[in-house]
Amino acid sequence: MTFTRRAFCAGLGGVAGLALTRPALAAPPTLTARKATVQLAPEGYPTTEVWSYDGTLPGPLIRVPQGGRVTRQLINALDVPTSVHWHGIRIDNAMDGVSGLTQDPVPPGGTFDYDFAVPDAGTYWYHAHKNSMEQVARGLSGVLIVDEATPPDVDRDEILMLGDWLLDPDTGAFVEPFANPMTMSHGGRTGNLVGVNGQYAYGLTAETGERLRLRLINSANARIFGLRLQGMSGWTVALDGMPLDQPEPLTTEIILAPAQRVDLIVDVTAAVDQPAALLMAMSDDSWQALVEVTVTGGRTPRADPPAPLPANPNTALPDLSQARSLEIAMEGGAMAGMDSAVFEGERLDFRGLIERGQYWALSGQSGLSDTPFATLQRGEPVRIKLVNRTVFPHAMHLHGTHFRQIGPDRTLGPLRDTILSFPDEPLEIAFTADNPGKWLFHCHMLAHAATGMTTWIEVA
Ligand SMILES: [Cu+2]
Repeated sequence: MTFTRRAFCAGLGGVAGLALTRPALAAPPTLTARKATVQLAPEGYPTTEVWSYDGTLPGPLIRVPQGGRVTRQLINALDVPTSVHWHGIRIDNAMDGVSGLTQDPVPPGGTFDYDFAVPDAGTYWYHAHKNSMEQVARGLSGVLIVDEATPPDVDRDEILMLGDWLLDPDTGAFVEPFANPMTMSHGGRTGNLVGVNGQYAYGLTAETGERLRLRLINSANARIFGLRLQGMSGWTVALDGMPLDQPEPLTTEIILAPAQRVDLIVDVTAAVDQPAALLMAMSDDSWQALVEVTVTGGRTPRADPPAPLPANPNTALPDLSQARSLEIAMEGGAMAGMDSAVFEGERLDFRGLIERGQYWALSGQSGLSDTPFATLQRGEPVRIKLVNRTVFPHAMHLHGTHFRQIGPDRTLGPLRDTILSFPDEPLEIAFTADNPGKWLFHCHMLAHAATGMTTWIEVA
């Protein structure tokens, strides 16, 4: 028996016809890492050749509904290997994008298919995770927003990705080398130009009485931002993507360490032509407008404070009574140093470490070891004391899961994925190890991470 083409189509009904046009057959959306030229410095200064995603800085905004999937084929059009980390996402380990731990780096001309679910709504970002000290500094980062099914009652949602760049003002080029012993052994690479959303002078317009959601993301390599509002007042509603149980009125300076995010809901209180801005603290204790807000008109402000953002799933508190206790000590750097640490299986004194380009260690181990710092059973609660024996602050970031700081009286703070640790101020974090895989724990001052302050834990 033979089939005519007509019979074949008829026999399969409409399904065959659908199959021929299924969107799944289409190529996945791409994200291309490539060089581009942009105007980073103020107008009148030269342009800058950056490493970008899709030619823009920041890279393209990726925005998906909560519970949806992010699907991007990374195309590496750079001359060096790279990979993409999706910062703060409670992600499938194989998609975490850490070159040398969760995947091989993508060689020049190569591709990698990222495809993962996003269980938690919030403000996230993505960035290179291969030689990130240089690749992020050259521009390889972008914003990832996971939208709540029911967004908060605001008039507008504004993304403010804070960053800084270290440029030669005469040429517009990045100052090299990126691996500079002075910055690596001190506070990290700090830019001489601060900007928002890839622009030196980023501004907003708003009306008196308008209620805005401001999503602040610190994409800088090492800079800790001190921030304050002018002509606006409001609440913190989320940290590192995760909603607070209750909006917290903004009464003090906001400290935003590298990689941290904060979501604010603010009301514009300035009258027309009155100053309004997001201010940043300068080193001389003065304040300067980082984002100027031009106030144009007026409307009746809302009377009520904002409702909390809807809670994400999986916010159960870790059971401290059952938790295993670990301690991670931050060591090394200028002015503190350390006696010795193990690097690539060999114990070296501080001089020997410096000769190998290592300035930092976590509990006596400099850089990644073959075996994890700890192996946790799936579902096991854990508490980790972080002891800073250096003279510098460090923004410590855990991949794959958020944690909570244990406060006085064993209270548990809000969920975070990056926490700022100050010298001689030990702090303790806790979480339940419920995401299996190999997870990096490292300083997000990227020069520190590159020169020793990186370890990993395994959740079996
Ligand atoms: Cu650090």
